[in-house]
Amino acid sequence: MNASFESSRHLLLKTRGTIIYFVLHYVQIMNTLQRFGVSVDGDLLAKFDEFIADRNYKNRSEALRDLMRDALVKEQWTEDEIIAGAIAFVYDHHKGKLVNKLMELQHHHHHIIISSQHIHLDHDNCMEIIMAKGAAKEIGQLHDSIRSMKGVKHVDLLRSTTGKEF
Ligand code: NI
Repeated sequence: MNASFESSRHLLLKTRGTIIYFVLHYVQIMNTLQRFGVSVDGDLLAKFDEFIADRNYKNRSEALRDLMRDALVKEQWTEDEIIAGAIAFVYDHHKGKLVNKLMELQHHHHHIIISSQHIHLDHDNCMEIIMAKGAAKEIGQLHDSIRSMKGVKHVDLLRSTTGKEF
């Protein structure tokens, strides 16, 4: 083996070692509990403490963590990331061809629908809950399509996360 091959091989191994070191170091930081100080106006803090007490938080840290996750989940939806969500809707199954249209729509989006549940609320009204995982934009489109259908009385979209990121 010639010398230049040996030295480039050595350099490659060294570079690889450095990259692995930084990745491991980064993972270590990410998994460690970090503390940080927050400067905040007294009135705002008093209102926040009242807010978290009403919601049975034991301390500010847990409340802050939830607010941070809420903000990050919101961003996942606006950035069209892979998310998880649920669409719940109520409709009268006697209305026109609504049942068929809803069925067709769900087949069209079959790749993002994980499961669905149908509940007969009374003689006329049905409730359906669709659980979906996929691109935020497509789940939003499915939600809009259901909402605009004649005979659908109420629709709500629960915007959650796959939980992988945080
Ligand atoms: Ni029904």
